[in-house]
Amino acid sequence: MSIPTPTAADRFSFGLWTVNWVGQDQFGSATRTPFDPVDVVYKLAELGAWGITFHDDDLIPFGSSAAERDAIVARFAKALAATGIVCEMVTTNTFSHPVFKDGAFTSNDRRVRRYGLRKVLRNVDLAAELGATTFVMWGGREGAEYDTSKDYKAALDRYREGLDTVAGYIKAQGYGLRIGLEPKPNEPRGDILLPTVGHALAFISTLDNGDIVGLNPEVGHEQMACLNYTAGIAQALWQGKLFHIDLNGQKSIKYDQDLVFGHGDLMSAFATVDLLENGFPGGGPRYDGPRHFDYKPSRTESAEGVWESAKANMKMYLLLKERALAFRADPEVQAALQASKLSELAQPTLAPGESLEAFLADRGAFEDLDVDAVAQEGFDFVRLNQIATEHLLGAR
Ligand code: GLT
Ligand code: MN
Ligand code: MN
Repeated sequence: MSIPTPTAADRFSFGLWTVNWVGQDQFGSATRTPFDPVDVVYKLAELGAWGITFHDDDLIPFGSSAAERDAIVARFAKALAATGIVCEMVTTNTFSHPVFKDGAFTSNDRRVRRYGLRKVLRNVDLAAELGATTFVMWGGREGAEYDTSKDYKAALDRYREGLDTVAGYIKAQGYGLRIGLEPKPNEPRGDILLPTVGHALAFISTLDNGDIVGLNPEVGHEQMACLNYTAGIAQALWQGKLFHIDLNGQKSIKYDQDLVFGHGDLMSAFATVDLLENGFPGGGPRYDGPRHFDYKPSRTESAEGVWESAKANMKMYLLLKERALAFRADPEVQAALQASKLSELAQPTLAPGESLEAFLADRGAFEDLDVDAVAQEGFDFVRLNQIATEHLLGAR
């Protein structure tokens, strides 16, 4: 099996903060120095990526003057134009500066909330200026270590107020942006508000401007909560809310590893790519957004190793895509899917036009059903999954 080469048509994008992570962690200082953002744009283009994303502070150092800011943005925009790299998403850093230690939109300190909201709105303007279509909001500091320290009702009210203000601003300005909320269960806060895809989806339904608010789920964040990423994005897709994705790798419930995509739970990554590339087996809404990587090149890697790890994300995706397409095209898989009754699940439980009275009168559905005989039948799910695994391993 040869290793496919990425092209712009694959729509791979990378956060500027990913390849520019210098390896500083809780226990040790930086092991690398960051690249010039303009060099990152050129390098990504050379590697076959299509897009780039960034936090305001990744590109424009916190505290820059207006003139410095303009010069930095102009230089960056020039690199985008020269390479064709698309700035598809922009996000705001409301977690690094000490002022955000108790969050931005949900800080107990109202001055911090007003400051955070201004920082975000200013960045919405920049996102629109650079032609981004998604504005991600990861509220890593919106949370608490101690339940006694937060009025959760008030915090959710303020979170809603902040998001409705940002979404209302986007609409009022006529910007072509949609907001992608990024759930995470914990880290850096002990507990983070909107910890999972499910919490975020429920929260969005309470917003006045929720029509332009959806999700940017990250593989590792769901897996840190012991949840199934593919099932999570599937529900977001089903609800028309999968606006963006953060692909990476995670090995079980522990700190946020941000490994290369597929270097964590490989079988789960296969299922994710299968859903993204092949859609639901019975049809339905499809994800057509960027394949965005949010990983951290391990602290052990050199500058060259950073680019090898960036390439690894794209290789893993393309290899998994090839395997997922082969899986779906295999006639034996079609037969196995039949045996597993997948298409029957797409059939409504009630017959077309069947009234509740008719259903209650259907003795075949209940009184006369040989429940024990039905219970004896198997679904052959293991065989189906074994074939999938054989495809994943390149054995078919
Ligand atoms: C931060 C976090 C990521 C988010 C980024 C967007 S910042 O690196 O760990 O998961 O996607 O704010
Ligand atoms: Mn992460
Ligand atoms: Mn992320």
